[in-house]
Amino acid sequence: MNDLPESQFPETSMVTLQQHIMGQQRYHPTATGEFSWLLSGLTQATKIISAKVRRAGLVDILGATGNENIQGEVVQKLDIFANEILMKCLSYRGNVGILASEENENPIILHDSGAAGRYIVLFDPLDGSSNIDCNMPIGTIFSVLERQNTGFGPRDSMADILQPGLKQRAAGYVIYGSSTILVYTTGQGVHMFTLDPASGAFLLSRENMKIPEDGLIYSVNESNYTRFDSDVQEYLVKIKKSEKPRYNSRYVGALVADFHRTLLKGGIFMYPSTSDAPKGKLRMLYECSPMAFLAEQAGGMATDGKQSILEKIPGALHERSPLFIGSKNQVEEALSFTNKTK
Ligand code: P6P
Repeated sequence: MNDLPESQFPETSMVTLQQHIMGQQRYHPTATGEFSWLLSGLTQATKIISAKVRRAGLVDILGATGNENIQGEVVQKLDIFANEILMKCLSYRGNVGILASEENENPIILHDSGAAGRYIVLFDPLDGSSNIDCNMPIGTIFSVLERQNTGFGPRDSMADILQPGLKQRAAGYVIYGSSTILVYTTGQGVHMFTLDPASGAFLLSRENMKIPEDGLIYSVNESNYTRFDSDVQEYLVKIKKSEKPRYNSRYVGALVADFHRTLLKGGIFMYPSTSDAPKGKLRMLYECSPMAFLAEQAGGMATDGKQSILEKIPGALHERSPLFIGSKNQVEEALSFTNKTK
């Protein structure tokens, strides 16, 4: 028991993200604090992005005098801005060897030797950016891997990047919604932080989050229905016809927002393959894998309709995958339609 007096505001969390990450170090004895240094680079970038995103609408108003398509211009700039900020904040961390972004065709090799090149950070800098012009939530998604190879040539680097999701050292996202919220895992549970505008700190708001085992919200782009495989169509018909329990539908159109709701309220988010996108739309390495790591750490499930997302070995940096993710019971029911061999 410490000598601190009882707080008059027990509900106020004073645990910052940095303190929490440092606390996670005890689970990674080999990380020696450099891991937390890397993650602080990510959070620094997302605070800058958050401030910029919050002004997007304002720039539109201010820019109205410019008589140009500010929103479209702002949206493109924001994607590029977010990408550049992440690159800048992560490349100065001294222990990040490779950066890979949805915005860049090829990975950026920062260091090719020793401890300086230990970590690989993959990210979607501004997921759902088309939602900006209607003030809908958007976000940054990230995944952290460690180099496995001893070699440091371009071929070795790509081999280091193309690891299955179960090898991730950390994963998370920041959602720029009504508030800026960061959710992350290092394999020791899922933890949520809210950015406090007054102090500029991410403060712990929920620890060891669990996806409800059952959730009655399904989230899918229904306009693709006719292009889904018949087994997915059968699954959707089944849940739509269900009266007990009765399902509800929600779809934001930004993975971070649809996943965040699923994490909090349960249910299933799905982006199945379609006749015009047979491999699905979402990217394996910096969308599906990090969300799957979070989902499984929170007691949920994530599959491509046949196998676990975390077990898939990507064949290319920007490879796409179908995704069914969320409450264990709902994902298992979807699997019973999509993977009848089981
Ligand atoms: P659709 C956003 O563009 C994104 O990559 C994900 O964030 C989102 O889940 C998906 O695409 C939405 O795609 O085809 O429904 O607009």
